[in-house]
Amino acid sequence: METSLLYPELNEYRYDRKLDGLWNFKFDPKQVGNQEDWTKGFHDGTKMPVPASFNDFFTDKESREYAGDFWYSTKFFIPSDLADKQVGIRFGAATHRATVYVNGQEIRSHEGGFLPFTADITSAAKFGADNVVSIKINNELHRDALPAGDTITLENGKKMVKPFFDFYNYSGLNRSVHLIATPKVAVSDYSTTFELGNNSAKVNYSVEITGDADVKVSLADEEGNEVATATGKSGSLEVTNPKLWNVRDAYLYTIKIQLVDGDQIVDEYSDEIGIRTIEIKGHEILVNGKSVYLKGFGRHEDSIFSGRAFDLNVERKDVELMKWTDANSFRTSHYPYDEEAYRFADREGFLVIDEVPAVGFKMAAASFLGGLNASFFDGDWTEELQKKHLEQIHDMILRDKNHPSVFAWSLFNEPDTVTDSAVPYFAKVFEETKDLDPQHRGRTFTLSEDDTYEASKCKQFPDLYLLNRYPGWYHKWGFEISDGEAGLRREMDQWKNSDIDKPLVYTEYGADTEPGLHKLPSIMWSEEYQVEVLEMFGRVFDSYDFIRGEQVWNFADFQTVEGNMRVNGNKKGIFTRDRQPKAAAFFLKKRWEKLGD
Ligand code: GCB
Repeated sequence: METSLLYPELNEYRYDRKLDGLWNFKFDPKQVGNQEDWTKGFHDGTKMPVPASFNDFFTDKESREYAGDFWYSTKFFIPSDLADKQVGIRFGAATHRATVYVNGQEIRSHEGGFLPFTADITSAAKFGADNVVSIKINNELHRDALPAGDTITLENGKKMVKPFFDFYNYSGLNRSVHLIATPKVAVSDYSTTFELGNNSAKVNYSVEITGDADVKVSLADEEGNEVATATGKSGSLEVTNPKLWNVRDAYLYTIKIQLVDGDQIVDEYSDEIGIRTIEIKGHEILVNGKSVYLKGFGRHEDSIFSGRAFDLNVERKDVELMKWTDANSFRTSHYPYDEEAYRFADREGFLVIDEVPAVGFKMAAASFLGGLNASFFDGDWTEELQKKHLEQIHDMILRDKNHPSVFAWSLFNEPDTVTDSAVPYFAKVFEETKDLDPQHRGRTFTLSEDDTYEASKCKQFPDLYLLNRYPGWYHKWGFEISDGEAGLRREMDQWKNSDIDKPLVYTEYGADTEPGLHKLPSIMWSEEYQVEVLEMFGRVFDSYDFIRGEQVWNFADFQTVEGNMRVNGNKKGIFTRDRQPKAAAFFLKKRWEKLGD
């Protein structure tokens, strides 16, 4: 069950109960937890909500900035009727590495703070009784881990993280924890691909099973009418007059997979899927054969009080605001989001660029912190980093491949692509991930300002180009913005005159803006200036056919490390951190409504 990343489900054969709530919590700066049997649970900690990042609940800075080991523990009951099943605890996310103990027994470890993992606790479980789970988590940043950074020790002995990235290292159990149980013979994974015909569609499926059983698959429409059935571990469901999943006009079918032993059903798993095709053809992005221009945002899972915790209420509001601006897409910058975000996107018809937390892979990003110009990819950390990077791409694709909303995989954010040692690193990442997605959606990464058409040595790898550009903010700012526009056009002319025939999407551009700061004529940080920067980019986007989308940075203001470039976080939000519009929101809404579909 530990290799399955299927979303938990409760039905006649499967069990799912959230263990969210107040858990016991303790910092472990001296790493005494194991010796002192915190593995068996503890009661002398503070109470900590799950899911949440611990940081912003504290009023003292040492706690908020804590780096190192910390523990959570809680008691939970396992019903006796689960005794014949495989029982697990599924953590939606633990930042960044964790070891799970149940009733004092070590179950498993996991690294990667933005993807789920299940601890199979069957051998440690007490059925019909209370059990105790403890989890030791470590939130340090290292160069051989994702997202990349350093952890330093201050002269006073306290540890501190130094991210090579621009978002706060919010830590803890940021997503829900589920107690799950599955039958011994169970569906562990499934995937689909689609072929569209005239008034018909083929849903090709394949099912992975632990153990052995016959497989029955059916598809039902939104009214619950069965529209197709098939048998076998792989096969095709033929749908006549299919209602396709379209951008901002979603239709979801329910696929039901049953495992059968003789005439007994032994497991069942259902999921919502959308019938649609995605293709990249020349410089067009095609959904069901129709060209789409992306309008939307780079986002963060970030909100007041609980940091990077997934909060369905915040997601609900964000979706509403994205729809209000007439957006049709977003990027899960800079890590895979909670599954609920994709389920919501599936339902609302948003296209999602799904990003792995490969961020900070550049010495210049470390120079935010100190100015190094070497390659990131020939350090003594590279081999270990690549191993973890590949594992996390694997898990992201495994987890998210069945979402109709996911239309591309972003395998890095702003890595070094200009040094020679970047090339073998990229070659291996692209080679080893090429068959992970049965739908073969585009794989890509964002290119920073250093990675121009001329300078980048990794242009051969992506299926579509994602560009992050900041004239008007990090260079050619203020009254010099006209030179910024001229420079941007020169760069776009180079792409245009090249032989590259792939779409290019702007995945970042924008300006930090203090909400409520007005100035006529504009000045940097004012709401007027943010609009001027977006107007400038809009003019450039409208001048080039091969630019097939714009995702502004960022949807909302978000928390970052302290620094002389940040005033209580990154303020490039189109909305404030509490989700109120800046003037730019009205500008984008007007522009995107005018651009249409
Ligand atoms: C970038 C990064 C993003 C930052 C942004 C900025 O290029 O990809 O994480 O937040 O710039 O505002 O500096």
